[in-house]
Amino acid sequence: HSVGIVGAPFWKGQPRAGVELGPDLIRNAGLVDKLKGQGCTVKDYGNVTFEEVTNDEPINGVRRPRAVGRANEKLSNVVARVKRDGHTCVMLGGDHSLAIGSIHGHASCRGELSVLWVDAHADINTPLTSPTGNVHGQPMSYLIHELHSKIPAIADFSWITPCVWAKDLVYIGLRDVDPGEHFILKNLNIKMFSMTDVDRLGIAKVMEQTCDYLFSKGKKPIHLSYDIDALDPSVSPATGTPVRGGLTYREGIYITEVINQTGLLSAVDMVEVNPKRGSCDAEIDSTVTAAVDLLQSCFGRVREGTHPPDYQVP
Ligand code: DIR
Ligand code: MN
Ligand code: MN
Ligand code: MN
Repeated sequence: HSVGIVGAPFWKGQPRAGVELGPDLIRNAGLVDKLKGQGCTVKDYGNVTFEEVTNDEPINGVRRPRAVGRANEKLSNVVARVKRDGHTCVMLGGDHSLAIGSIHGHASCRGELSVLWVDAHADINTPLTSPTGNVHGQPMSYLIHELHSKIPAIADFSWITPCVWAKDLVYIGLRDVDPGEHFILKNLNIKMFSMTDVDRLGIAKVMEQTCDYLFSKGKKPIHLSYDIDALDPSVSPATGTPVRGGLTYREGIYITEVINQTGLLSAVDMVEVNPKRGSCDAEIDSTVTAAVDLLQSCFGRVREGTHPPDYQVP
């Protein structure tokens, strides 16, 4: 695998400071060396720098619209460059509003995508259904073709062109969905595996059905958008909006192992790691380690272990 890493130290899609520390924490946990150690070629593109925005009053209820819009436009261009350079793109967040730029930039280079969204939340509120105004709860709404007519005009979001069809989106891990979001999911017949479905089917069947569903529509490059709050807070407590009853560490890893096996993984977001939401070093470590382990599994690490082809027992 050839991996291109982009850090996006951005927090303004939600109100809690600290999530901008995610990219460097994940790097400092050894991500690059670990990926190289499992045979990947890695290019680190560093962190995107975001301009300060003063005077960023809400528009149509959307909080910090100018900062969020401009940050994502910049990120989209960087992700498009990473894809043009031929890498699988890893975007380290930052909050989940960054999926707008990441998916948009990915699609601008690769065309139609399959999107697998692993999250406690659906992040598909429109500005007008959002109970909070935080864009990290809205990114998919800007990207789905079928919702375009429901998105009000926001100046710094006008560059966004929808690029994902509702049929090409699958959710895993949902357990905190707002009424407007639930209506949208049902109305557009979007495939979702809530935690109830994970309980009923088990993660192996969930992944089998996810792959069958996505591949029945033709094999498209996969964009995996992984919110660390999909995992149970006992595993990843250092995040802005933890919700009890999440994926176990093993279920979380299994998802990434299966996605690696498809051979179609083209971009990954790893978002919402927030050290300031951890109440001690152990909580922060557990969260960051989980993020690194998930990324290692995305790029071929297998739990059974490996050995070089020329290995000889001494
Ligand atoms: C809520 C929370 N659904 C919102 N969303 C979160 O603000 O729209 N997303 N926490 O990660
Ligand atoms: Mn979430
Ligand atoms: Mn999210
Ligand atoms: Mn592989």
